[in-house]
Amino acid sequence: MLVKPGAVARGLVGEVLARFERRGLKIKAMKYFQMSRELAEEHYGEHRQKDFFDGLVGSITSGPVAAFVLEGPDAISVVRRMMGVTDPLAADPGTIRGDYGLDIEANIVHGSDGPESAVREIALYFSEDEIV
Ligand code: 3AN
Repeated sequence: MLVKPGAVARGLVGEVLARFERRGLKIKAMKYFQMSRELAEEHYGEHRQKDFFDGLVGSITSGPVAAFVLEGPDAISVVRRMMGVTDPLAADPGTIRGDYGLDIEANIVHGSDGPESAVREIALYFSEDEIV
């Protein structure tokens, strides 16, 4: 799970993380860093052809992000349900995207959308010895 730069700038890292902790997910790894353009392009590789790709890369590299590996029963879908749908305008109140914003490009958080992307994305941001 990534807390995106806009949400970091708004001071929401603790609030977002607290929701996942309160739910019972365990922190396996955490990191605070400035994402490079190369890493961002790799992260969002599946969206390379989309017209919002440049904006997306620009937005995720616009400031530091906070990255977390979370563990728990069905953690990927639990995290995604707690995040809410991609577009904050459609996200249900009570979800992170539904509670903290209105802008699809600055939609507060990123969460892996399945086991394969989780493995791929965790490897982008963490070495094995950083996962505790
Ligand atoms: P999710 O983050 O919910 O898995 P994806 O993977 O479809 O959604 O999109 C990745 C990111 O791309 C989203 N978090 C959002 O910031 C951005 N995005 C998706 N669709 C659009 C769109 N139509 N216009 C602008 N940005 C978008």
